[in-house]
Amino acid sequence: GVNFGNDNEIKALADAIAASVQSWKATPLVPGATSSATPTPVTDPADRRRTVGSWQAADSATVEKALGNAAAAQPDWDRMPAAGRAKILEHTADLLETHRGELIALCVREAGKTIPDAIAEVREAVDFCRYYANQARKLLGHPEVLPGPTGESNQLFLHGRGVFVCISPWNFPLAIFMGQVVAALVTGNAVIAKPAEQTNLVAFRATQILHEAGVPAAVMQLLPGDGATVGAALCKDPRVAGVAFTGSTETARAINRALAARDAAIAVLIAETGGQNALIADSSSLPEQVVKDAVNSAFYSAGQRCSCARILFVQEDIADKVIAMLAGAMDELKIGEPRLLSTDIGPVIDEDAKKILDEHSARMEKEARLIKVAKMGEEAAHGTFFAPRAFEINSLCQLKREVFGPVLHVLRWKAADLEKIIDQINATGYGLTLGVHSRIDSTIEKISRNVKVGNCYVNRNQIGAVVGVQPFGGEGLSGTGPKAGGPHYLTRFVTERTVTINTTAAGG
Ligand code: TXE
Repeated sequence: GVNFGNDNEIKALADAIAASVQSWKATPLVPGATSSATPTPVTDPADRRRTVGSWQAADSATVEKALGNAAAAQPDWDRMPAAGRAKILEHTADLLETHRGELIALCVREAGKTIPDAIAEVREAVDFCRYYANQARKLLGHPEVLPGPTGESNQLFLHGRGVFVCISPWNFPLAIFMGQVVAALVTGNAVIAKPAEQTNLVAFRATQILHEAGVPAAVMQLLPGDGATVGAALCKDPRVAGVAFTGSTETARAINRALAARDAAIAVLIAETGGQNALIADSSSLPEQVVKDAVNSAFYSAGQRCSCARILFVQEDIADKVIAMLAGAMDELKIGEPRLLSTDIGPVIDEDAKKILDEHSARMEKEARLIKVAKMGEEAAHGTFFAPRAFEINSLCQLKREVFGPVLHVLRWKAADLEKIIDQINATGYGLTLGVHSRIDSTIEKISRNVKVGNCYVNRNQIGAVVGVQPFGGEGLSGTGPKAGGPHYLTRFVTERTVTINTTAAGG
């Protein structure tokens, strides 16, 4: 982790964000191309009357130029020793720290992040740079010498695959964007990044910082644009060797289909998608702790993390107590202006997200029992806010699709039903995170060994994936792996080549 200074620095930062009237601009970053598209204004999710800046989409000529540039530039970048690329990415980490004030302000203003969440974004981006730089030195620094018969030398070399497309979501506009891009770059690929429509400004500044650190402009290009046009055009192109994607499961499937339909080499797809995450609390657990962790995981960051707890299974003996305490804890939440340090929860990303949540909530009000809707501050009137809420439901079947916002669904369970719950969770098909609260070792073991998820958290907050500590990612409908921020992530960005030399031959 990185230290971002003391409370005074954070207070000064909050004041600076409030006073800031800077208008940012994002355009495609493609050498030799200028897009003719009309810029789209960006407004602040916390107050739609506030303009943050504008972004310009890549037109089709710019997309074509970017693909040509990347294919031409990649071999030289791949030939550079891994240590050289690692150094550039470590310099990127330093520059991210230097520019942290601006990046934090951008995450707050463009994505509606609270200040602590925005600080965490920069930290995670910095960690990704340093961790992958280190991993690349270990993995690609020297060819691996393999055993073989006398008179023969065998070596295994790792190379970048070629042109890698990185398609990122809006919910971690800096951290996920940088995680994908840095992994692809440090392993010797040329990157074309297509960030989420909602957060082009953060991606634009991050790309400028990568260039400032020494990544050549043709090796790291940025293509703002719609998924359905720019994203789809990239995934159709035969020059693309791989795609790193984070977003919805449906989009991952669409990308997979597009890649498979090409008359070209088979491309790799690294997909990190959604979740339908459960938290199981048994009657031996501590209600205070369960409620604290459930509130934190389900509602903070406006529930817009793929790791968030969405379903709380609470054993019947403590259910009334936990539900009452949950309602009480929800009264304490401060929802509103993310620029204020006193705010716990900011807006959701946009009108579309709010509409989906409103519709889900309306259906739940009919089909389930409302436990609580948190109160919102008056300043929420002009933003895309959605108040955190909790429902008691009877069956997991009531949740049709991934709910991506601050909604928690509570279910009571009986001791005899533990296996059924485990089966139900596995039957969702998702496999991202799981929370367990229990003081019985055998219960913890039974749950954590039988629920198929990528990340399981026991008796603690069910979020938080520290780079190198909790490598993050799921299975099934939640993604392909390997885990981001883990020791195997870089392995899917490379291709392996062996060279066998007959050392007894003349001159050998
Ligand atoms: O995701 P999309 P959206 C889930 C969450 C959310 C839902 C929709 O449930 O409500 O997805 O969010 C690009 N070819 N998560 O619409 O559409 C798109 O431009 C190529 C979970 O934002 O998957 C963006 O850059 N690219 C999640 C990226 O894909 C395409 C985080 C993600 O957009 C494309 C975000 C196409 N055909 C949403 N269509 C998580 N796992 O954390 C879209 N894109």
